[in-house]
Amino acid sequence: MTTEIKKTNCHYCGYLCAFDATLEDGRVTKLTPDPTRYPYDASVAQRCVRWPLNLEKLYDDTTRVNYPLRRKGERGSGKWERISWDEALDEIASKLKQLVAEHGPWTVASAIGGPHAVYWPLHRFMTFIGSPNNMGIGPICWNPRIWMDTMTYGWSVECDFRPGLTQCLVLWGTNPAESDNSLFWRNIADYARSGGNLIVVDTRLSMTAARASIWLHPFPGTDTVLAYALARVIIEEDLYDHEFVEKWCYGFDEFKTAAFERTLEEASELTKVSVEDIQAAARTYATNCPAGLLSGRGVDQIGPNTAPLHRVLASLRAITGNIDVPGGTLLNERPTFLSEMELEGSARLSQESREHGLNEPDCGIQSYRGFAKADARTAKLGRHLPMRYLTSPLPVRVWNAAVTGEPYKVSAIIVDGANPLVTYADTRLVKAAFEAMDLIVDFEFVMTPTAQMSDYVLPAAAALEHPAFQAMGGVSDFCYGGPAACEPQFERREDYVILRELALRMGDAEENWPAKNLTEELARTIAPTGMSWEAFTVTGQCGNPAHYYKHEEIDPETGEPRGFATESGKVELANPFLASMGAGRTARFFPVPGVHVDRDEGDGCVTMITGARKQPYWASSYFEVPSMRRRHPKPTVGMSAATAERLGLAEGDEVLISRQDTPEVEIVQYVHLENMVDGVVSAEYGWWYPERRAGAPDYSGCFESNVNLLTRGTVPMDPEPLIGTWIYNGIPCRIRKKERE
Ligand SMILES: Nc1nc2c(c(=O)[nH]1)N[C@H]1C(S)=C(S)[C@@H](COP(=O)(O)OP(=O)(O)OC[C@H]3O[C@@H](n4cnc5c(=O)[nH]c(N)nc54)[C@H](O)[C@@H]3O)O[C@H]1N2
Ligand SMILES: Nc1nc2c(c(=O)[nH]1)N[C@H]1C(S)=C(S)[C@@H](COP(=O)(O)OP(=O)(O)OC[C@H]3O[C@@H](n4cnc5c(=O)[nH]c(N)nc54)[C@H](O)[C@@H]3O)O[C@H]1N2
Ligand code: SF4
Ligand SMILES: [Mo]
Repeated sequence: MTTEIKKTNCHYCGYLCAFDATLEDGRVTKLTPDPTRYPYDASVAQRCVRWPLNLEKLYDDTTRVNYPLRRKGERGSGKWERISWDEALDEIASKLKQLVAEHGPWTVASAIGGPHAVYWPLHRFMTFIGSPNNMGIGPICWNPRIWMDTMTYGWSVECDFRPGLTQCLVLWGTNPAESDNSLFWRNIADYARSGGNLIVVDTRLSMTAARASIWLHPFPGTDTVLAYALARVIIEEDLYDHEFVEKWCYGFDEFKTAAFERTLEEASELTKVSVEDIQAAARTYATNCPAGLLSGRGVDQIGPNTAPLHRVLASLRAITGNIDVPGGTLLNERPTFLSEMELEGSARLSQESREHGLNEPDCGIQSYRGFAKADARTAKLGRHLPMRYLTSPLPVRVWNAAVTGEPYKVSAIIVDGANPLVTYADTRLVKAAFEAMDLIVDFEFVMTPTAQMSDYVLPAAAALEHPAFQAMGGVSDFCYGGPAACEPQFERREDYVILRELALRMGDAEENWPAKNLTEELARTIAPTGMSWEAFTVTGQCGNPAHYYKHEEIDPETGEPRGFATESGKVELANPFLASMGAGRTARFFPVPGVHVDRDEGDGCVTMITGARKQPYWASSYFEVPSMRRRHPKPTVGMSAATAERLGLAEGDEVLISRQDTPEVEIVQYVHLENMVDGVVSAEYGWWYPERRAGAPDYSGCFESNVNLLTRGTVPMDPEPLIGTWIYNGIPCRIRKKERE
């Protein structure tokens, strides 16, 4: 027997922990955490329940998709035939060509999901076809932060939390204790344990908030009001950084006026956070520098208030003098490896295709027109944001185009690393759109409800079978990862390889896909840094060490300080650029009807938030794994004891939840009492039941507990249509006990 040890990475969450794989006669038999490479932490490896999946799933011939499959019979029949790769790729290529010839390239859409797959191959494929419609969940995950930080500072930032240096940390709408099983969270937990100032802003007393020295618990979606209230205290009590504001901030007086629009009492009334707590948090944050401030998914999903909140958070960092200081906020550098723009081949997309993007012309910056203007701005520092994520159309527009044919027919979709039937808003609309399409192709590991509705399901290579690569969205000069431990098993293929072969079959030039597989492609990606792939696999990381105060560096060409890549060269607390894109010069709070105004609090009425992360699942993934289901067998809806009492409910009760505007659509979850704002409930997302019958009409129980039956895309557009974020947090619902039959 030959035994070999190979470096590799886990891929069962976006964190990509480093492991050593033991191979016996070429078969992976053991994994051991690798302390020599980033990212490694003994406690992470010890506590994570997912990494044993690497071995279970690698050789799994029951729950994994292992061969190309073609639908047999009606769509959703649940019947499949195994076909060869050549048959699958030839047929898909010819159908795509036919649909493009009939309706134009924009008829093909794509759908991506959370941060697990490498998505640029799909985007490069879409560029080649000439389709502007790369759909994604970016507008409710990540894009709002990238966009608003860039609009305010000229580029994106990172929370520079450093144990021993950071004096205060604010976590806003993020719960790393459960969502981020990483060293980052372990460091925060240690910091909090040793008495560090930790301010957590969360509607629920999350596991993170439970460690906080100050917990602010806003009513869903009122965060902009709360952030302005903090700014008001900081300015009123003269706790702001005068020097930084005078030298490096534009529009302070306008920002001040906006912050003073409401009294603290009015803010307290709206947010349900006490004046004392607002004051305590503001004082702690402003007087303990350096201070980090990180926001998360909870506040990426508050619809019209998402972009405004992120503008105010960006301003808070600035007025407290925490920009580009060690231990506070790091202003990112552009990548020295190939950028997302280059990898996506975005420049190849024609003007005509861009004009057909479904977000044109009315979606502020999250559109090709908006992107071009924003890009001209960052280009001043030689920087380009990743185009394809930040122009992805609102899913609701893609689904509507499929159903109605307006403004044109979307007839085909390629799904890569996503499960839209469960994770995208408005499940019934997603289903109707799928039903109306002529071609659905899904690259998958398992037969998700989306795969079950597809025409072709192609077996994607997963962890250990392909190299791992995390480039932080391509907006910073840091990437990490490592090699595959073995070749893809069965007939699985890397997403990159599938898309390359499809593109070549459809007539794309080989020079656009110079690498034959993902390993070669990643080697090409990091080559500009001078690092070889072999060297990268030893250290597991690439990029340059962080440096600070970059705005003060003297530009040798002009002899002036470098400043910020904005119109004024300063941090823009009032923003003329956003004003030119249809927003206010300063951020405003937009009350949502039924939530912030005219809220019904009678007869089972509540405000719902969704998707608070929990272990062991990841979005809609791992529900087919028996050990996970035993750990967490039922979907739960959290609420305070007072709310439960008002509703006549108790722990464990089976309940039906509906939207107030569509009472006929109900989902089933189970009551769980937790400490959170009264009148609010927190429903789990991602639920389907893989053990139930596949195919129509129920698609493995996808319409039973799936909370996205109760969410909707953004129609009509937000009052300030900058990104077009929709609402997952803050939905007027009704909840009632399910009567036993
Ligand atoms: N109501 C509500 N809805 C939400 C959210 C919420 O909080 N509330 N959160 C939203 C957010 S932030 C996100 S990111 C999305 C997540 O939504 P999705 O990304 O759609 O959800 P996942 O379950 O992670 O689906 C990923 C699928 O891709 C497959 N997969 C994983 N890696 C790869 C790969 O490398 N290649 C291929 N081909 N397939 C792969 C997995 O088997 C899985 O079925 O959900 C969004 N939806
Ligand atoms: N276990 C697990 N880990 C995951 C994932 C998973 O599905 N499972 N998904 C991954 C993905 S795709 C993402 S994007 C990240 C997300 O990771 P995080 O950004 O940390 O998101 P959450 O852990 O959901 O924490 C968001 C918090 O916001 C709170 N919240 C909800 N509404 C509001 C509001 O209106 N205001 C405020 N202030 N707070 C609110 C919720 O109570 C919740 O505790 O996690 C990743 N990690
Ligand atoms: S934290 Fe994520 S990457 Fe690390 S071992 Fe667990 S599932 Fe794998
Ligand atoms: Mo996400």
